[in-house]
Amino acid sequence: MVDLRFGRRQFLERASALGVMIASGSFGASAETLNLHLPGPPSERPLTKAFPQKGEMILQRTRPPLLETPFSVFDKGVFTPNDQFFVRWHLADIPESIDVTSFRLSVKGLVNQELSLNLSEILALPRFEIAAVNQCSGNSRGFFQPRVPGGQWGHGAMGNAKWTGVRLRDVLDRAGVGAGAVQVRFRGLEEGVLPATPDFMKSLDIDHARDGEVMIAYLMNGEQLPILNGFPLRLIVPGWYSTYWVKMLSSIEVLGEPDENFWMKTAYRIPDTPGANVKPGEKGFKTVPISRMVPRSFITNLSAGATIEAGKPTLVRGLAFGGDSGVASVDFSSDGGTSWTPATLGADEGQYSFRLWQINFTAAERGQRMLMVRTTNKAGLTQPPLPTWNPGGYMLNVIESTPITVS
Ligand SMILES: Nc1nc2c(c(=O)[nH]1)N[C@H]1C(S)=C(S)[C@@H](COP(=O)(O)O)O[C@H]1N2
Ligand SMILES: [Mo]
Repeated sequence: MVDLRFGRRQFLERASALGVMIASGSFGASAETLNLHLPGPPSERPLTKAFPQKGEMILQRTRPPLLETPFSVFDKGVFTPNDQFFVRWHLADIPESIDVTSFRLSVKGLVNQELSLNLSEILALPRFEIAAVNQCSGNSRGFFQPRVPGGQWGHGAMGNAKWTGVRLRDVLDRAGVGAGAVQVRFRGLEEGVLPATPDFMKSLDIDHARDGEVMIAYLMNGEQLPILNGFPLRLIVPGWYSTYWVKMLSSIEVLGEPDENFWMKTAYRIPDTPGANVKPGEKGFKTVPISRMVPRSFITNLSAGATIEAGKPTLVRGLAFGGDSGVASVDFSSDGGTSWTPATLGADEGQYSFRLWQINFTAAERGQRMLMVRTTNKAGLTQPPLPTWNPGGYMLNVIESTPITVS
């Protein structure tokens, strides 16, 4: 049995530590830095251990917090530890404390009966669990060439967790979705500092919201969510970019019209083209809200510039994910993409999870080598050999290349 630890005192203690830090701006980045190997400067980022419930993180921005997972964490296992899971908030006024006894999740709008559920009522609903990758739409944006505005993330604005909670469908069914429902809108507890800042709200089509996989999580890898990852409740939208995974979820509103709020109509839109790809500078293309993720894969145990021994087998390993469908295969190349060999896949944790892969590779001759890894998902979608580009810096999934030396 997992310990839910919705203990009021313990939580308020942690939250008030966050409040003090937000107020003073004293997040104390350490002197240590990490190089993200971005194409343009600055490529170095400070590391920090100063955020509540977080271990060592890359400090991208202090307020609102933008914390990236150091890439070495991904080599440690298929699930990303909560204390090194990335963090991204749009608005700076994040609650400093959440009183778990008075917290309520409201279900309103086009429903037969409005609900105001406390945490015990949510915990009493049938339990649902799924492993799923949470990836920011702008993960890897720092690699875009030409550069685009926005958080200059390396590859660490992603993470994989086992999420436990309740199906959104079960909550909606309790309220009873009214005839004419089109979308469901989600909002969290935080606010903008300026009253004019539009509240962060995202919406899903009603059928998607009721698909039995979209869920409200109260546990992440078997523990309560860290406050910065959305304690006490967050939405999980398996296979979709995490802009929809609303944290500190406090309101669910069934809409009879498509949501036209800023975060749907203006922000997080991609070109309506294959791979969301346009030419830099191109104008006048149609856009659609970002949605499903695309396949990606990475080598996690060798980084650019690594040296391996000639004539000796080297284990190369990493992770892959299929986006909105499972990983069908992972292929490895040690000659810059001329020839490809299937890698061995690790345990299947479900179609939305990271999947580990590995391969033994022996380089006969000394010299420079370009290692590459490519995944194909079960829908037949594979990673492109050339980077895609769009002005939002979204959805990068080019085949990654790792130059190494054989000596
Ligand atoms: N309430 C709330 N939920 C949110 C956001 C936010 O700003 N506020 N940002 C979204 C975006 S864009 C991302 S990338 C993910 C980040 O999730 P994480 O901080 O748990 O890694 O949260 C999503 N959910
Ligand atoms: Mo994001």
